[in-house]
Amino acid sequence: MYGLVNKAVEGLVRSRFGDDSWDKIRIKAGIPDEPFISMESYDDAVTYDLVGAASSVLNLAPEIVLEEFGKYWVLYTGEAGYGALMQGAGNSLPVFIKNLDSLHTRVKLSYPNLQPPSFRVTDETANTFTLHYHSHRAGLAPFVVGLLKGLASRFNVNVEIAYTRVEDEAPHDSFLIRWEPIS
Ligand code: 1MF
Repeated sequence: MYGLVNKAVEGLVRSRFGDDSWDKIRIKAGIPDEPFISMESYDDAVTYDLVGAASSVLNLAPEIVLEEFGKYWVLYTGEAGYGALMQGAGNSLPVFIKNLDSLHTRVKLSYPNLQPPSFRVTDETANTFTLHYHSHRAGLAPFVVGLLKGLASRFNVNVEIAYTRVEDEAPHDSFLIRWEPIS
């Protein structure tokens, strides 16, 4: 994944748990003490190792680390140079999610090593929809839950999320989402 992702993991750990925790996690993950470069491609193992090391150093289940990272990613990219990209994708939860594939297509035009997942919406009603998440990468459903919660706070809505793993011809993660404006 692009270094931007690892930089965001570092930002989450430093801001929430401090610089000493980051040093322990980085060392446990076997990563040299050099800055991540946003536009450079890193092996996905770097990111998975960071999540694993954070889980053990912080004594949090990996699913919790991933979910917190998902929430943080929405905040981080809204601030760290991607504010316009995020704004352009829409100003409500369902609209934003329906625009994610085209957001990724736009990023991939400039950064061809991007391996974006796909987010498809079906069964939409006024306050519910089903999100189908297809990824090249395994085990990231808890990260998507965090992304959804981060988007919910971005758009001032409450969300309920029911997760199902779908094992058909195209195995993927499915999320039944119910949302309502915070009153
Ligand atoms: O393959 C990749 O490197 C990659 C990196 C990030 C693919 C996708 C993403 C974004 N996505 C992360 C989860 C991927 C998990 C998976 O593969 O299944 C999160 C998508 C998302 C969901 C909800 C709300 C916002 C979201 O993301 C917005 C976004 C997406 C991509 C970027 C920024 C914001 C982005 C921009 C530039 C990138 C990489 C990603 O690379 C750079 C960075 C700096 C300089 C040059 C290139």
